[in-house]
Amino acid sequence: MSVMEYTQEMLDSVKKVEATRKSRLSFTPERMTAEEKTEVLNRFHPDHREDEFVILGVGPNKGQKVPKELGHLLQSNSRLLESRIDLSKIDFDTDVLIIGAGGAGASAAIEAHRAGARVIIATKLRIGDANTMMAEGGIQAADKPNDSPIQHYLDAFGGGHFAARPELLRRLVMEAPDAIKWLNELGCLFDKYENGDMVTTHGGGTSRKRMHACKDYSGAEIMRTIRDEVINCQIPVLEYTSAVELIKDDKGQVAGAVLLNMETHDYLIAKAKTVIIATGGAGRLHYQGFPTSNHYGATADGLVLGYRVGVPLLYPETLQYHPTGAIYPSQIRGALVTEKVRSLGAQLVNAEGEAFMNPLETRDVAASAIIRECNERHLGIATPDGVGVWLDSPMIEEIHGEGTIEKRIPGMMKMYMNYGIDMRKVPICVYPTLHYQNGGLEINGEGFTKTIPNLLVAGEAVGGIHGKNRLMGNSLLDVIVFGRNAGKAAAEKAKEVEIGELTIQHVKDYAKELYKADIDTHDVSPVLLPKYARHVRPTDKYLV
Ligand code: MEZ
Repeated sequence: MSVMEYTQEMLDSVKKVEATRKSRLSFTPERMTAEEKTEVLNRFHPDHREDEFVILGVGPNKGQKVPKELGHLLQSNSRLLESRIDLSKIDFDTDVLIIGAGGAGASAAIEAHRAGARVIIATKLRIGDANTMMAEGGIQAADKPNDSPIQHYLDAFGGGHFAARPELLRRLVMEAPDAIKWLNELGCLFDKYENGDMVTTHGGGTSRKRMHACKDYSGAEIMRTIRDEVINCQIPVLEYTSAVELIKDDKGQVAGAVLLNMETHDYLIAKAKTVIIATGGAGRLHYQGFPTSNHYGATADGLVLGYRVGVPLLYPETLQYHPTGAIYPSQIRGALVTEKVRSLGAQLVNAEGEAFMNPLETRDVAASAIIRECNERHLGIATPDGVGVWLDSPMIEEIHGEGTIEKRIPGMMKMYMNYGIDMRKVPICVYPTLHYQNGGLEINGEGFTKTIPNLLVAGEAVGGIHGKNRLMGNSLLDVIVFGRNAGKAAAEKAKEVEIGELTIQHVKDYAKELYKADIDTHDVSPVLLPKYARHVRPTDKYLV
């Protein structure tokens, strides 16, 4: 494909964008007022489409609404209901079992290992196959003289609609500078000036430049760094081994997990004094049919495991649709176009060449404004793969000089160049993509669930750190901060835990609850891999 394959209609619209670019360089639309934001969110944000949600009939959040696709999984059967599991045959016995090997799982493992605990990581794909790897634009931390964690707190608290749990958000911002230091000392290649100071930029909703980045592959570089450290520490990692159910003991504590070897299809018993759920997000459930920027394994497994054992969910009804997912060409539909493109000055522009919003609105507001531009104002750009708006990337070179795109966002440039689109010269077409699960399992400030002793959660599977909308760069931060803390806390706790008799009685109890609520399901959860996985993996035995 070359840019000549932008349709004639698209090319005509590009001309309009070019015609207004000069005047737009000295004009940025005002940020919306609070009333304007509320209106656009209520009318256009996908979280407000009532018919896309169901009310849960069982479990700790009974009576509350969740997205249909998640509700289905939470109200499906355990795959162990029909299986004979011998809990006396222990395959692994450890102090800390970590489920998931993304940023949170790996950080937790490093700290638990350093604290002297025996640690095992179980992950359904490979270490680092996670949303952490896919994050691009950066990681926030208030470590510059004109900034402070308090300022960071205020930005994130407002951006999350004042719904973040203060004890969690406080930890996030207070421990952010140390998280950057930790990563830097581990060898993470942050962008720096010649004098060694870190380069920082704005993100949507930030009042200070506090986004630290490794060009536009920050998550990949962070994941590389901590994955290497896990390997250096010789922490055992069970790859292609998913957790399908938590195990409790007769005292009601968590006591391990039933694992599934995804190659041999054998069940394995991992007994553990403490368990950390670090399974990440849910983009591959494709809520409301949206494409996603998430990695292949993001199927809400941890939420299912935690919920079935009795851990409440916080804000499961709030999802983040990243405003700028690629909409064209189809090969990259849903792929992330980092917010850094907007941080560097690219405006969101409609088919007529008008900048219709400030590029640094928070994500929920920006996504809603794009949907309004396309669906109500009918000023979107029709592409062969769907309607979108322009992200006027050539503005970046006009503002910061030639070569900036290649230097600061080389990954983006390469992604589009693969399809003959030179984003230095022509705008790119974007539409919201399913990016992040704001809600998740409820924890206390130490990372422990409030209902199941010795069970911790870290990373995207946690609810409440960001409230009902997350700011850019606070997720890479939370996987490090809450991952590290969970690892330390789990190792410490394991010193005093005495495990009783193992049981998975909760699986049967949950099935009874479903029956009593008249919920007739023939499906099983967690699903482990997305539905379309059957086309690319030889076995579909475990797919729903
Ligand atoms: O925090 C994120 O989600 C992130 C850094 C995404 C991006 O736009 O690059």
